[in-house]
Amino acid sequence: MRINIITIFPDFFTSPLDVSLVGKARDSGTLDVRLFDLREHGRGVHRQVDDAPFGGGAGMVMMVQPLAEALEPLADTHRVLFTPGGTPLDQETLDRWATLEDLTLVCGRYEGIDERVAEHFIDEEISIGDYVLLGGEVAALVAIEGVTRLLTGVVGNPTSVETESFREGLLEEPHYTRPAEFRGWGVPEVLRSGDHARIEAWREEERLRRTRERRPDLLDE
Ligand code: J9Q
Repeated sequence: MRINIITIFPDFFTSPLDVSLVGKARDSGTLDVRLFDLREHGRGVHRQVDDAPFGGGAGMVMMVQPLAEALEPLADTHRVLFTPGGTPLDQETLDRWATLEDLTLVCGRYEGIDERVAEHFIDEEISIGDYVLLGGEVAALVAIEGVTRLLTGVVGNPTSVETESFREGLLEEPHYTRPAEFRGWGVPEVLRSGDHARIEAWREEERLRRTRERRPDLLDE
């Protein structure tokens, strides 16, 4: 799979793309990431990519021309713009993106981009949550990590891809490993009982308890 990134901060991506399973996926050729510096399409000696908004107001707006020039050669890819006004990112969206040959991620900036970019050069506008960032770069990294773990051969144990949070519509139960006691804090007795039926019943109850407490929106209760 190829992922193209359009950004004014290509350096932002260096370390995150070099390490962990994303770095391994790139080394093995499973994932090909291409960074495009939007400033190469900027206007004038300052390579300007933003300008004051028509109608007035605070902040700057990303200009249509640099983004049009950057996106025109990528017209045959699936083009995603990260913006706080987009559709919320979810696992279904990542699953869909992981089936694509060529995905393009456009990192906007908070004040916004000229609407003509979204109208003519973007397939999908996506938000990663209801909070304010400085730009779409972190959102693009979220997408890359979420997609990469779905690519064939990236995650060793294929069942872990299927059984994680959100796959069953519930949060995960708490996990423990050795030692059985640390600073007087023990591990739930049931997990050391060897009774697999009891253990599975406990885990299911904990998944429900946790989901009810933290994410009632995931339950139809
Ligand atoms: C580009 N706040 O916020 C939440 N999801 C995406 C964003 C975002 C932002 C600013 C710029 C994306």
